[in-house]
Amino acid sequence: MVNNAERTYIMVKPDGVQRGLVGNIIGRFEGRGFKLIALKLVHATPEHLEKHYEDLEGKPFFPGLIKYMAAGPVVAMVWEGLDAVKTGRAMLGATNPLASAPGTIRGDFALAVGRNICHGSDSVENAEKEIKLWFPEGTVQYTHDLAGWIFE
Ligand code: RTP
Repeated sequence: MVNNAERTYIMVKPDGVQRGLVGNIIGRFEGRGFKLIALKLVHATPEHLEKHYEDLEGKPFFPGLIKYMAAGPVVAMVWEGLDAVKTGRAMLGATNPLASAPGTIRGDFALAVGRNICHGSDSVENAEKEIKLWFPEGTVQYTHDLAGWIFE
């Protein structure tokens, strides 16, 4: 079934914020035709980040990942549109920038897996969980007048 309203959680990590890449990343999602549903700058606590990355607990890189993610503010966003989860991941590029194609966010701006600029939900189910975790207050409803020019 076509779902033009699929949602994904996209986050600019602290390195992306520090390096001034927020506008570029937002511009890519806007330009692709996704609708911005929620956005905020958050300096997350280690406890909050441990919840976000709970599936990775026990991995050798886990403590370093939490330290990196808590080192500065992140930009938390929800984007909506056709196949938002899969397309969002494709726009981010492979987790390890070594394998990220040029033209993707990581392929254009990152070199190391532990400083890979951005996060994107890897399934619709995880997107729902992450959106609830980062936006317990809910998201904003408004009409997107461009929809007829982006979807059939
Ligand atoms: P993300 O959740 O950040 O979008 O990344 P992902 O799904 O593409 O990859 P995942 O395996 O869930 O890893 C989460 C983040 O952990 C860091 N990482 N470091 N040093 C390492 O070997 C290593 N492996 C993963 C990366 O920042 C990765 O995005």
